[in-house]
Amino acid sequence: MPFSEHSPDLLSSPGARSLSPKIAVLCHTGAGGSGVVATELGLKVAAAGHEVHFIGTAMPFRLTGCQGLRGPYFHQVSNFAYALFEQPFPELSAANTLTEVILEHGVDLTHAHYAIPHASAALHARSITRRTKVMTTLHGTDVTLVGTDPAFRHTTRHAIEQSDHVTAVSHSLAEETRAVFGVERPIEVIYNFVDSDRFQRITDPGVRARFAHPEEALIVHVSNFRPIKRVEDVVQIFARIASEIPARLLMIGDGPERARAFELARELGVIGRTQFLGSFPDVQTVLGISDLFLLTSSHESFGLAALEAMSCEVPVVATNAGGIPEVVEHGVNGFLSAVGDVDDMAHNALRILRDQATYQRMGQAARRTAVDRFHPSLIVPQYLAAYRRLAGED
Ligand code: GMT
Repeated sequence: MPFSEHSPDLLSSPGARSLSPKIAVLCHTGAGGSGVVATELGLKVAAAGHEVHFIGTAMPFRLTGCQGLRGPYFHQVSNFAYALFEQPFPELSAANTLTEVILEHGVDLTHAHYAIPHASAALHARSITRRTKVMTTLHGTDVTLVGTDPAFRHTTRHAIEQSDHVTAVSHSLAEETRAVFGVERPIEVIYNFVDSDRFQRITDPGVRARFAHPEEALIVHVSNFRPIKRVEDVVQIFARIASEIPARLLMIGDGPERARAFELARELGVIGRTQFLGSFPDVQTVLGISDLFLLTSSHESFGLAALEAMSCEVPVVATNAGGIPEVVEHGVNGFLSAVGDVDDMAHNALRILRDQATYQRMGQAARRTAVDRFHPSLIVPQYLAAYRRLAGED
């Protein structure tokens, strides 16, 4: 609901004054990682006392049920369907709604997650209002996939060059951005984070019993089922595991490759041991009971879903693509293989699942990695410092 529909007195009353700067957050609102990071960060920033306004085409996936009277606020991008327009103009609509929010609420800083259309829309609103600073966080496919397509190459480069500050979620992504666009401007690396209080092991056997028998290994994959995720490799690996030990596979998320993965599970005779659960926000309930996370992507700037699993003491078997090695340490909290090497990934999965000592050592190391390197208390202050620098307060 747009803030203007609340009483403005709520914010102008002395007891409700927020810390400066006030921040607008532009993000994709579905189950994808960039929207999840934007939401989790916006919630932490609001909890730290800043006034936060989310702007999106729909309520962000993980924001549902997390708003209070003092925010964070959500403003739906307004649209105007006109017969002459063959397609909607998401960038212009977002820029227009953002402009309204900036002017109405005195927003000092816009944090755009994902270059297209959000950084572009934020730059547009900045030139209309001449007041908000723009910080852009690059998440991965905005550079590696969308940005490299000729259809968006110039606009993506422009958005990166013209933002007041740019961050990337891994060193790998920062380097790739420089290589792809030849940009020389500084790109600050701020890793993603996981709330390790929320994402932790669930020991209640009753929860696990809903998905697997005690003697079965429970393997999980979470993604948006895009071609880049190579979800068929997940099924191939699982079929190899299930031919050796009792096991079940949970596939969480949805997307264009879901039907092929389903079909392959049927062809390989493991459909009876595989559940496709679709998307849901409280993924921690399933990660918290799982034994192994599979991430088979051909490109992955960070791998937030893997980090959330690690926080739940779940070791990861993954490809060595992009920024994954910055999160998953081979032989310590999981294993890494070449993209497409399903035999090696199945072999590594069995090394973990067949040996209780290895499983426990890697699970505990995974949790330690999440807590020691990716805890919100380490990462969120880096964003807050960048906000303050941009707002000229440091
Ligand atoms: O993985 C996706 O396709 C979703 C995508 C997104 O932008 O929503 O995720 C990207 O951002 C996440 C959060 O920073 C990262 O953890 C993912 O690794 C990254 N995905 C890719 O690079 C493919």
